[in-house]
Amino acid sequence: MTDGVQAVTLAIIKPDAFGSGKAGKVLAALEEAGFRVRGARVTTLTRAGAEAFYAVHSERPFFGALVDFMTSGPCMPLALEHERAVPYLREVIGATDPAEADAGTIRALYAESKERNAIHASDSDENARIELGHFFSGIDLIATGS
Ligand code: 3AN
Repeated sequence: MTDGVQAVTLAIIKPDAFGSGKAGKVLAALEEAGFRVRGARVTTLTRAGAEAFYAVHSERPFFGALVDFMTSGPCMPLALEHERAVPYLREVIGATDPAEADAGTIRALYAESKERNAIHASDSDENARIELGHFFSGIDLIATGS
């Protein structure tokens, strides 16, 4: 990409990585990969909040366990900017199951299991817009310029 147009996506450093003190390492890996941090929070999801966030998975057998895990402790939502924010972040975090994640990806480095997998990333521009809205309002996102 050479046009300089920036996009923003949502990442969440999940309760496993945050609770074991890996948030700094994950954030460093994201910055080293070229993302600019435009928003950051530390929060503990409510059950209703987690259920709403993961509503697309509500019929999946792991939904209850996923909500239990995501509400089990603090997490760190991040608004991350890059020219190819959504697809590039998916590349940088690696496959859902860390056993299948490419070497050097955040999940290969820091995830414990398919469920406790260190980090969430939006999977489309539309979902990024919706998911950013769960945690940030436009006024919270700092402008970084280009
Ligand atoms: P990703 O996080 O890579 O986008 P999704 O959207 O398929 O993966 O799943 C959302 C979250 O649900 C995952 N991050 C993971 O925590 C959990 N999850 C997905 N599949 C499973 C599974 N088979 N067993 C337990 N948890 C799962």
